[in-house]
Amino acid sequence: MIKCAEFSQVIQNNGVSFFSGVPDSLLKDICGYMSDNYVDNHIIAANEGNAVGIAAGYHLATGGLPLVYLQNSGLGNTINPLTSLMSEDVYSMPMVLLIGWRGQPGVKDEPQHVMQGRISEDMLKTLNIPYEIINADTPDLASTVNSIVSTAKKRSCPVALLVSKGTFESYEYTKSEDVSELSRERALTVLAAHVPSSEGLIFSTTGKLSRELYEFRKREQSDVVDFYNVGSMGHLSQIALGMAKYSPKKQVFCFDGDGAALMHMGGLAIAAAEKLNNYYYIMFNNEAHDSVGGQSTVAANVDFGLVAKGLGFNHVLHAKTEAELQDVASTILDIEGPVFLEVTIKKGARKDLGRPTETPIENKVAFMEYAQK
Ligand SMILES: Cc1ncc(C[n+]2csc(CCOP(=O)(O)OP(=O)(O)O)c2C)c(N)n1
Repeated sequence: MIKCAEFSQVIQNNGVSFFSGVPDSLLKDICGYMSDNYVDNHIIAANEGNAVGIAAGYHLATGGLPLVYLQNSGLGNTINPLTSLMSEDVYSMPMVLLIGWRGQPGVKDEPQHVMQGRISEDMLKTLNIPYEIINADTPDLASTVNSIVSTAKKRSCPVALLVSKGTFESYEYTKSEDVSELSRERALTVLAAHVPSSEGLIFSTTGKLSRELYEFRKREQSDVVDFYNVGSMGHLSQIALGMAKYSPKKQVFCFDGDGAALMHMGGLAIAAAEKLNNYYYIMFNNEAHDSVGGQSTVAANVDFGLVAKGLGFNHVLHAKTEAELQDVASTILDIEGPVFLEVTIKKGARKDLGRPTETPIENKVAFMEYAQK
């Protein structure tokens, strides 16, 4: 295994001087290391395409070599700036991509990672991005990194390191202080219990929130079917919008995270502009990418209530304690949407959290049937 400090040294010896990206479960130790150790030369981006943009700006300002880290799920978000900004056909800028390879062929992974894992190498080839694969047994990390970085410098182009599961040694990241006592699991349980099964529908976000909601239903309300958005991070507000618009008799709830909300926040303006009285957007805000290691988002700096008002939500609500949330939950269905509710929660999840046993297709079929009732 590669020690995070060793990787950091090798990469800096190669002249990498700036870091941006979106945290990833497979890269959580190195992402945590960077968050703890790089302060002035590190920005956690809203999405992976934005990270490429920040890296380009850094290069334009300093001539220096940036590194962008991401899960391969975010490769799609980078394609536009890679092809139309960084490419040798356009501005030709050097950059190192550090990509967590979920769904690597031959390694068992969740359904949402299978296709992206299978096509990751082909995507890099199509994008004309030279790459090296690194794993726990990479014999000579320094020469692997030297050779790929020298290509980035020589051609002035993006290059990539594709990282297999289990490459980095564990690193204990120093998480920010919690600003609430309420757990995500408890908060979503309180709300979900108030959504009537006859006319309410819940869409839940990427990561542990969906797993917690799934377990709650199995435990206490096994006849209720929710839509678990296992992949497609940041797009849930729009999936719920499409549902709400074309199912006017249903009250549609979108259970999102602050990281996912920030990732494609423009969608919330579109959701609010539709003025749907059956649209309820709930943001579970722990100021972190909790599901992949707890690295901070910028949520602590954002007044989401003000933003939501400005975007045109009809009602903007906030709850920080279980008592406040119980109050809101008992009246929310009487409030005309579009509603924006921010629930301030703490980080963390149960260690023994399971995963849905149904496939995504089974979930879709059951959900569509349930939603037609
Ligand atoms: C496009 C994309 N980038 C990154 C990831 C990896 N990822 C999965 S969950 C998650 C964090 C989500 O954070 P947030 O929405 O705040 O919810 P929390 O985990 O804190 O409940 C990340 C970064 C992903 N699945 N897709």
